[in-house]
Amino acid sequence: MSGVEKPVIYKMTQTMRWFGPNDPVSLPDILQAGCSGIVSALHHIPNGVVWEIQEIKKHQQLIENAGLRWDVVESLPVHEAIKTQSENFELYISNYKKSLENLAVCGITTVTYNFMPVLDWTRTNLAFELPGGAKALKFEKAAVCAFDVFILKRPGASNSYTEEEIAKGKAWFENADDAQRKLLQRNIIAGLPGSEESFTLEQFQLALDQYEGIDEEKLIAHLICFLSEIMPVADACGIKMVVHPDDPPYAIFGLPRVVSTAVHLRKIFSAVPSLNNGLCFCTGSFGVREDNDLPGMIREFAARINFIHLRSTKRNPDGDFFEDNHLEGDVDMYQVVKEIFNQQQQRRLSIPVRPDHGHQMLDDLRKKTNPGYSAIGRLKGLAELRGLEFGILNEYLISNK
Ligand code: DNO
Repeated sequence: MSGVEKPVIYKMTQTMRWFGPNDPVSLPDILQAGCSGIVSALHHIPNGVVWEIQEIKKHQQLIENAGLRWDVVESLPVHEAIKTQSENFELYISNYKKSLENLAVCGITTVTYNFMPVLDWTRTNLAFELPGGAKALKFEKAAVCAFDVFILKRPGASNSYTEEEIAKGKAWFENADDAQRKLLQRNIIAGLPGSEESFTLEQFQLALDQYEGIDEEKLIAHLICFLSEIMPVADACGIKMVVHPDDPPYAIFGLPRVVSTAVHLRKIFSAVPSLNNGLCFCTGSFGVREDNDLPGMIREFAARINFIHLRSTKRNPDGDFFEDNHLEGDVDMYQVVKEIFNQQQQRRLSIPVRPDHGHQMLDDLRKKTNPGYSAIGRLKGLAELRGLEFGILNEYLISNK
């Protein structure tokens, strides 16, 4: 016996999101991709209703029968009434606590949520063609303005845009035919995969109206109130809460955003210091802003990062962006993965990571897929990220010899 212990190396826990039995990407597909973990939710339970132990176990059993583990909940949705602090919000908070306790009983202890008003993630084009014909998701500001000012006709909408932006929005609207306008509307408000809500035009305006008088300061106060309520329960049952950043990370449709920057995160974490008050570090969301220093944010908030989404976007000077290849675009994925690798060694744990989104490509172009969540594009993203981690790990081993 040599007596020299080999250092334990902590690698990312590879996971993929699974939308449940109707997901065209099956659990065995995910196992074949090399994952050990699943990120999932009880999508059939209406927002605000308690997740009962029996329902959680049923879903968990499906995952375990396939040889996988349900590592992360994404998402346990936060009801709109909690975000606006309107009627019955205390009841929704108490239901939320009960769901957390029930998840803990089943041994599922990482829970993702977001605090984006009305809409979850937003894109304007779900089939932006890349050279070669693969398709990516895109967010175009002129299209958002066209929808807001000329289709929805939100009262006061023009105050949210500069004159130049309105001119571009008008041009978008005038150049589009009826079918293109309808498609834009559907892309924005009918709900992307995993979204908690889906709206008609009238419902959408009504939902926006609930935020009258709620600015950034008020919304962050509501988030802090929610966290002050639920964190003692999370602490007691060993749940790590991880907030998903705003996507995109700035105000849209006149709605405030409170999880877009390091400044926001400092406020949220200093108000509710429990380390279980944590973060889902989504590089695709934070990375849309040039002023977000991703490796710096990973270092600063390392103790609270308990779930990671890896993808990259490419922005243009207008603020539009599309989802680029995982190792290209504006995110410095080498620095990001290196930082994550280092933090895992320091914390002596593996963090669940999923390749966030992927292009619709190859055979998937002929299939009906969930936008962003096709099998081949995500498999490609995961394989590249795994390779990057492998290189970083070997670099580390060589320099620590
Ligand atoms: C989009 C996802 C989001 C995310 C939620 C978390 O692809 O990253 O829908 O799941 O915002 O609450």
